Amino acid sequence: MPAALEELARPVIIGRSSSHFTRITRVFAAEMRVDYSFRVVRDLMSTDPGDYGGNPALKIPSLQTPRGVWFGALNVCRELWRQSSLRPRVVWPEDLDEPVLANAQELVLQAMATEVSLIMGKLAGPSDSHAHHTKMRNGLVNMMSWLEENARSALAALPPQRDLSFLEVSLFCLVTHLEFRDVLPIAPYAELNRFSQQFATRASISETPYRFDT
Ligand SMILES: N[C@@H](CCC(=O)N[C@@H](CS)C(=O)NCC(=O)O)C(=O)O
Repeated sequence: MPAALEELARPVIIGRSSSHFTRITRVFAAEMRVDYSFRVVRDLMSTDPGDYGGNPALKIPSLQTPRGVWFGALNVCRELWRQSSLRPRVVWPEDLDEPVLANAQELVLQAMATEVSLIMGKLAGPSDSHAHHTKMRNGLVNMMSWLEENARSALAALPPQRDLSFLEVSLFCLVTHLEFRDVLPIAPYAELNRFSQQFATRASISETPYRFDT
């Protein structure tokens, strides 16, 4: 295939290198050995869906493919898995059939969403009410405490014969992002730190560091 056509056939991840939801998809792409191009969304305050790959929610990440655009981290990861010739054994959110596992996934995604609200609230200026801000921070701290208490049993309950799980990738991206964006000190969360240090030994993690796109 000519180089130009090959370039067109490569999926495009639309996101930012500083975004935790985007990093989930880049870790998946690396684990699935799927080659992709990366398109940076320069202005997260843009109200043009076109800047987000057509996502009407004005959110990243999206994945552009010849079949169409996929909105949101989970959809993107599933499509990367379908495009992978390796097809590793992935544990997806719907496979988490014990309360501690399903709740861990729920709280990881909710904590990520709360973090987005706190960061975007800061960017937007002082309009967000103080009471709402305080509630969001309390919720985030509560969720992190729950995750600290339950991470060990949740991770131990994952199917041992897996290659990867959406839960671990998202948990890793959450914990490390809290520190990267200075949202919450993570030093007090010994169990979550232990998990992150261990998970960080994967090549897919060193290939996808958080950084601010210039
Ligand atoms: N449901 C989406 C949420 C994605 C999301 O919140 N992304 C953040 C960046 S990490 C974003 O687009 N922030 C811009 C905004 O909220 O305006 C997903 O699962 O991917």
